[in-house]
Amino acid sequence: MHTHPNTAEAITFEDFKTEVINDYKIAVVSRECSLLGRREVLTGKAKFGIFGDGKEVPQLAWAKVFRKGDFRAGYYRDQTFMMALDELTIEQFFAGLYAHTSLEADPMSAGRQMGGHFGTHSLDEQGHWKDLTQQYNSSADVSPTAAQMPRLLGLAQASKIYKNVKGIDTTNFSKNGNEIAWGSIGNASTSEGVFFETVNAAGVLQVPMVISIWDDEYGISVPAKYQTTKADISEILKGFQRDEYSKGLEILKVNGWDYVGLIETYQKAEDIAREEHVPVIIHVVELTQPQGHSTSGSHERYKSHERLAWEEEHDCNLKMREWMIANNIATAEDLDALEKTCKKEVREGQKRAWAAYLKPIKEEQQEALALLRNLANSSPNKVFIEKIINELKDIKEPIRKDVISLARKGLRYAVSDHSQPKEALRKWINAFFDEIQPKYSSHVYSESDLSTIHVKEVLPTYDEAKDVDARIILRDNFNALFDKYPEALIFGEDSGAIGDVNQGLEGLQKKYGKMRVADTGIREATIVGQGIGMAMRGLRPIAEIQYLDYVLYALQIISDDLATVHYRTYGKQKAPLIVRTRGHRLEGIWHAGSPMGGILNLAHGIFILVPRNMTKAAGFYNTLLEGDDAALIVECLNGYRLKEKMPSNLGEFKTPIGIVETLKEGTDITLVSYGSTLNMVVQAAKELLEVGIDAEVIDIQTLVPLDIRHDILKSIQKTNRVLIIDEDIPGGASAYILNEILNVQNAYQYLDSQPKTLTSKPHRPAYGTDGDYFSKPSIEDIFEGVYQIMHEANPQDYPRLR
Ligand SMILES: Cc1ncc(C[n+]2csc(CCOP(=O)(O)OP(=O)(O)O)c2C)c(N)n1
Ligand SMILES: [Mg+2]
Repeated sequence: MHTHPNTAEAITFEDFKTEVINDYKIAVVSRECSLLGRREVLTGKAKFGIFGDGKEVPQLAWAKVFRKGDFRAGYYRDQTFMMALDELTIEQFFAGLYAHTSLEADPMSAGRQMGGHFGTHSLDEQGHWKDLTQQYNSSADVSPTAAQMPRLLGLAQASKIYKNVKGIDTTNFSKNGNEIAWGSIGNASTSEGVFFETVNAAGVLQVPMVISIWDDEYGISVPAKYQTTKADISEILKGFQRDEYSKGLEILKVNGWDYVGLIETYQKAEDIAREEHVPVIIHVVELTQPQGHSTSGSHERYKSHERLAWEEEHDCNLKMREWMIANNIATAEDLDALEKTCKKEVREGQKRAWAAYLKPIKEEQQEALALLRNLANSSPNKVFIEKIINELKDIKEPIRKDVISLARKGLRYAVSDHSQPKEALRKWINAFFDEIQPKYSSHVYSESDLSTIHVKEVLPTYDEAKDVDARIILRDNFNALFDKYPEALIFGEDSGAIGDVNQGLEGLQKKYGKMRVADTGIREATIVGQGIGMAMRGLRPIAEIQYLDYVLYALQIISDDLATVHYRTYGKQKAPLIVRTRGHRLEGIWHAGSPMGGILNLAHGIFILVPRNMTKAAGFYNTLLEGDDAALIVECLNGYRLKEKMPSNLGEFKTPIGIVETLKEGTDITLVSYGSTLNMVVQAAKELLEVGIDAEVIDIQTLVPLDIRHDILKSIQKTNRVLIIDEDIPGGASAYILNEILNVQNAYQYLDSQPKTLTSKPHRPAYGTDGDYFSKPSIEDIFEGVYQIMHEANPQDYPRLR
């Protein structure tokens, strides 16, 4: 069904006719999928449907200029585009709708994502890069409106980097930077801040990006006048229009039902973006929603009769049909016949997809029934088990939950049996989970041989024990890394010319150029988006967020996009981005926050690393660049000017991921902490020795993954007491650490005292040194916290202190 790409060659009228008819067929098939898809949801076969009806014709034009190596970052309306590139079949469309958990059936996400979220495979079976220049690429969609925009910026910028930076191996990723990153977005979603942030940054960066805005004048029920000033997004974007004096974007406007106009517009957009590396916006207007927004509602509730009638008349497929007849491309009878065939094809494809989806589950149903029947025959609870058998047998179109939940209920009736059938059912249930659970839970992190967990520790070596300001270690280590990895680059606010606010990149822009060590605007969400997009195209970006407190602006993109890339594609895409930031223990509400609990909860899916000094931090950068996971590194803000010894193996020593470090051995209590606070814990532990308390101090180093060897457990087995010290609020990161210790490592069995946490007060830190003292744990707080635990355990030896 592949659409014919635009070429410069002259073609005959007959060839032209064939091409147009083929295009129309794609549009009709896509429409029929939408119509039938909605029925499948309404009759209960699928949970939710959101379709591309009413947006078919512009997507044909788009597909004609989309080349191998190009990337898409779009949203849920783009099924026609995917079909026109032969990247989505009818069966795959329905497999996605049913949430078929096989990657072969649903290559977009193996059923993990709702239908309408499109992604191609960048990675092979081993999790290694495929040759992306030889395929059409679609970065996997996410659901938050406009969240595809920041990533789009990075996908486009990658072309610019590949074009301009020498020495990178571009084999799998780029042909001279000629790839365009194509975005799509709904009209209403352009109200989101990240849309404007992306457009502005694209204008500054001058990257080959084309954004299509599908304008159907609605965002669910809310009409354009409540969404957009002047109800017209291209009108209000006019200030971004490039002109003869200044760079900017090219802004084009076209009717979404005008097949010829669309082809011309997309051709023009392609030329500008591909040849000039200038970003383009195509505002595609007069689009419709034949079935309303999604299967969750009906648009008759909120659109006027006039609007609904207008939409019927301006349906892009209908308009294309009328145009074909008027221009002797086909007769009405030809097109009636073609539409009939398409409808049949879609129906048959849907049936095949449904049968394929059901087949394994029906087999599982039969297996469970056989086991339950055996169980009934051997069990005193036969009557009850037979009820379950009948319930399971009567389900004509089961889902997995039906099968396994009834099997588990059946087992309960045999809890006291000692029979072979009980054993068989028990084993089957366990094997079922072994096989099925990964379909829902695998690939949160890399599972390839490049997984960062596998990177071995390499200790720093020291030729001469020279003490330097710790930032020098970072700087010289970055220097070694940029030398070693031509594909590595760093960017952020003040990262370029001055070499970051703490001079960790001093002089590196001069050495490595403005492309690789770059200043950006103040726009955290798109700084991270730049990183995600570039990482998806084989580069090794380090996106710098100036302070930890300001990660929050980017946290939504980190959480929804970066942290889910690998999971949502079933391991078929990755974005090994490093987000660099600095925080902890300065002063003031917005300069000393440590919102680690929030980050831990929301960024699940990336590593979260909290080095206590700059040598450790540098070691993490060295480790991460050898692996293929994404991570956030929080450097200690108060550590840049402290003295550390200068290692001699810069770029080579590696801090391992998921391994804790015991800084002081002790026998009485285990103190667990990380980052800047840890230095206070070390001091408190020294002072505690003076009153005869010998504490063991453990540096977590990596909050995610946390202590994969369970060394904290080993420590608690020895000390039988634990205190977690953290500068986050109560119930923040400390609660996460406590959960790991108690529920994952099961250390509760070895505790003789209540496991405790010592955190900041339940508010942001007040300004000034006293603000810090009365907001966050102090050395005295730590001392007294430990002492209190010892007092409770042994009041004789440790009498009341306060
Ligand atoms: C951040 C966010 N807010 C709200 C939603 C719920 N939502 C899904 S689609 C949609 C409307 C989008 O309208 P538009 O961008 O015009 O796209 P259309 O569906 O009309 O093609 C909304 C509000 C969401 N997915 N994400
Ligand atoms: Mg809309």
